[in-house]
Amino acid sequence: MDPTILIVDDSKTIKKSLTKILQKHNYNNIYHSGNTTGTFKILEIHSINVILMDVRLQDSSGIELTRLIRKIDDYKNIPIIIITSIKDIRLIQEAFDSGANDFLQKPFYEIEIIARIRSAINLMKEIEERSKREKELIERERELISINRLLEIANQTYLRSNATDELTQLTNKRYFNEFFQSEYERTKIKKQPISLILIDIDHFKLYNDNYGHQLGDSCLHDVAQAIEKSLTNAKDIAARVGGEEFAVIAPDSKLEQAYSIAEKIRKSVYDLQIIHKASSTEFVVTVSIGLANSLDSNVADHNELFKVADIQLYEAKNNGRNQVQPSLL
Ligand code: GH3
Ligand code: MG
Ligand code: MG
Repeated sequence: MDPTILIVDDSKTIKKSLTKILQKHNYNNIYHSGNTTGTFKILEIHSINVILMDVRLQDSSGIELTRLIRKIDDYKNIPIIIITSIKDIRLIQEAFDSGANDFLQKPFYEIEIIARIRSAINLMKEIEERSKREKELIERERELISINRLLEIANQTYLRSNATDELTQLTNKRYFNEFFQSEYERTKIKKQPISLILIDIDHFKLYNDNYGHQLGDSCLHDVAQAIEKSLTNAKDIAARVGGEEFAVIAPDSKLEQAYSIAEKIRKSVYDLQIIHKASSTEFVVTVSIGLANSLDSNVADHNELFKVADIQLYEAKNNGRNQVQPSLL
């Protein structure tokens, strides 16, 4: 688009001669104003690329008017060339202080004003392009930040939902296996103990048969929460490893410590006092617990440690349920 030029000058002769010069050089979008109000009206309606500003105006001075224009954000970057016949170095200083970009002394050569206008237009284009690019960059950065945030949230939610058993809100079997193996290997290298506690609800099939699947689910949920609440060490992790089977991994715990965690779990499940009339063990829901510790068992890997704990769980069942095996009492 052709550049638009605003001539602010109250002398008709000057306006005419400037217009003639500009048109000769193919600048045809020219507006005129002789005062402050007129100038702002034009700026409001038209997008102006260069202002040629006289110093003496009807109601103000070109310097004062430049100052006012610069105060408005939208007009901050419009190049203003002050043109005057006054020969006073202080005036030139004032003109630049007010925010003018250039200063032209009258009388001037035609070539001089055209060259100044051309470079002012180029400068404005550059400034506008740069600020557009900056805006785009900021916008892009903002977009990236919010996309990253969304991805992070989605990732966390995904990881959490992938690792959590929906019914009990404990860690699920898949994540348990990964965690158990890595903790087993870590503690083995460090020559530290690791304990595994396996918990199985007693006569749970009968519970389901008597009270229905829904109450069965609610019982599983409550037992799981009782297990979770029994853990005080932040490193210990409770998981659901089967239908009505749970496990606790207690890294850095010896058999005695694991036993006391297991006892706490057994008691807290019993204390829930979930009525289970069909149980031949107690009239409430109970659990049997098997224990194994890496330092006490001669095992090759985490799978073997799991088997040892499972054998102990079987022992607990055989010995009458609602108990922890091996019993350290
Ligand atoms: P034991 O004392 O020997 O452990 O007997 P049990 O009845 O608890 O053991 P069994 O393995 O015979 O039965 C487990 C039952 O757990 C069978 C199944 O219906 C129930 N069960 C497994 N998963 C779920 C579940 O997600 N929800 C409900 N409500 N029941 C489940
Ligand atoms: Mg079972
Ligand atoms: Mg059971």
